[in-house]
Amino acid sequence: MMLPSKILTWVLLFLLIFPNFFHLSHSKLESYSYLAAKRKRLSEKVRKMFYHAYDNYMMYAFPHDELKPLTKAFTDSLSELGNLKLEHLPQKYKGSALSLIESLSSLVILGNHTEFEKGVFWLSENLTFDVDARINLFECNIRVLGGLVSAHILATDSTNRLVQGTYKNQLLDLAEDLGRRFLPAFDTPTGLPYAWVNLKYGVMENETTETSTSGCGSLILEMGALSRLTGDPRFESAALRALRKLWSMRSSLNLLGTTLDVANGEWIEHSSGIGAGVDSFYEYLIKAHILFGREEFWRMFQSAYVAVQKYFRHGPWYHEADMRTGKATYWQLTSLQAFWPGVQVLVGDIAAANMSHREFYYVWNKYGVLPERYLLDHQMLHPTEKYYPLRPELVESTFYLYQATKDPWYMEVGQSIMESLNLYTKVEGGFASIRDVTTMELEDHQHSFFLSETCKYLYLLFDDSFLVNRNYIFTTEGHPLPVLSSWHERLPEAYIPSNWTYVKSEEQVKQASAMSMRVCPATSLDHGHGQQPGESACHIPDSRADHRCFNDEDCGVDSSNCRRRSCSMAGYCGQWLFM
Ligand code: DMJ
Repeated sequence: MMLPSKILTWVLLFLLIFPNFFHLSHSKLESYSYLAAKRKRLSEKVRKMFYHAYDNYMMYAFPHDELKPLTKAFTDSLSELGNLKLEHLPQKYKGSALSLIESLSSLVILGNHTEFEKGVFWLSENLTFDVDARINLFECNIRVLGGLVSAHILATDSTNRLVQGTYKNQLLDLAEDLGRRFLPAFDTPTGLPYAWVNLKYGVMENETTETSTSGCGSLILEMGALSRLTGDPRFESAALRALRKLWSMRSSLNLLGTTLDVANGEWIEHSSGIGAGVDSFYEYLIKAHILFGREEFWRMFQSAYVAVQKYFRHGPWYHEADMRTGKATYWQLTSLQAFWPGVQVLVGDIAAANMSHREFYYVWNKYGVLPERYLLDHQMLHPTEKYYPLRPELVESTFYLYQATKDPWYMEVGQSIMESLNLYTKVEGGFASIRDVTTMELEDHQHSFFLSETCKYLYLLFDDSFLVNRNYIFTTEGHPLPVLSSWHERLPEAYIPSNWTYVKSEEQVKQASAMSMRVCPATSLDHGHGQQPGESACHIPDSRADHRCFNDEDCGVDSSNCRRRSCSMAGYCGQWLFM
């Protein structure tokens, strides 16, 4: 037995080696509860923002598509989305309650099941797609089809019981009806869909054959989910055929252009980047891999991702380049590009994500919000595209980075974004877009993605309880879709239990969320940190093989969840409770 004097000697020795032990633990605890209280406060502020936008929409615009917050009026904008020249506008179209559809998943995340249920039943009884309206396939897919499919899944989730017995899959029926109305758009010699289709009459005579890469390469999540839910394979097949065709049109550098012709499969605009016209194409490759577990999507994503980093990236910035030569074309930052760090988090490239995110945030701070286009070579605003239409991309990336690192700095970023939105865009009748970031002159439009994305990601940044024990990915419009093993042909590496060192049972794998697992599929890439082929893309080994360290810089990034490891008080790299 150890003598009391010996115990005392050991305690004294311990305190000599670790003099700050009790102090550190206590202050870490304190800062933990301070942060929790702060997150709670901030999430309540975002909740108020959402309801200010939503209630005003319901009051002045519903069941039309979007709210005009300055005049407290409405706009039936579904047929205007992507229609820059406002051509072929319908005469009799009276809206599809677009902002309500876009709000449904946000209402669930905010825990407002009553309002969700009300919305579901209103749509079930009143919404019809048998309308003479020419719509943009991409926009209608991500906003309407994605909103309905996601809401249907949430409504029928047995653990939630959000909607009572009278729900008989009406939202899915609506989604299926809409999906069928999309199909004529795919009837082209190449399988690449027209950008435009009339919901009642199909593709118009003499319809333009020009479309964009994102327009035909970002349909697979919503249409794939629709096929899985209805058992009708046509939706997924059409989207997959288009995606494969698009991929086959890549250059030898694995780059794609921005616009193309669906009739002959020729590129129109050879210059491209990660912003407008292309953005969600990349996003959907990695997310389709996560959702459907197909290796094919991962292989496409991996080649495309490497090409982006090689030809578009310049330090933290991404310029555009010619797909044929890889030569830089336009040196511009566009606000849509700010989604990219979020995608990098999903793949585990946290350091690169953090670096770019900081630059986007620098520009946000410079103007108070993120301008649509900024000329990198002149360090100035684009002469005409000075607007900020309440876009979500920067806060979306901030949310992903906070999830990956738990670094409170991202919360501060979120807080400052929230404060800017309240300061510059909040008006009595909702939230207005900014026409010119130099004058902060407002524009009479509250875009539906403010409800489906901007408020949602801000809220999730401060309160992610919705994600606990759930396995969701978010579509490009912010609508959650569950990662289900029954939808997987083959589980991504990150989900195969035997690949996990610390996950002991199948049960734990099922309960872990896609977000908390960071999804780090195996790669054969060396990211400059000496990863071995087959190792996770994000893995950065600790500097010493025995994992001993003097400070955090000696520690790497954990391969199983892509979180940064830190140096413990005892001098070992690991992941600690209060990181
Ligand atoms: C949203 O409709 C989607 O995120 C889309 O992919 C592009 N960006 C807008 C919001 O900025």
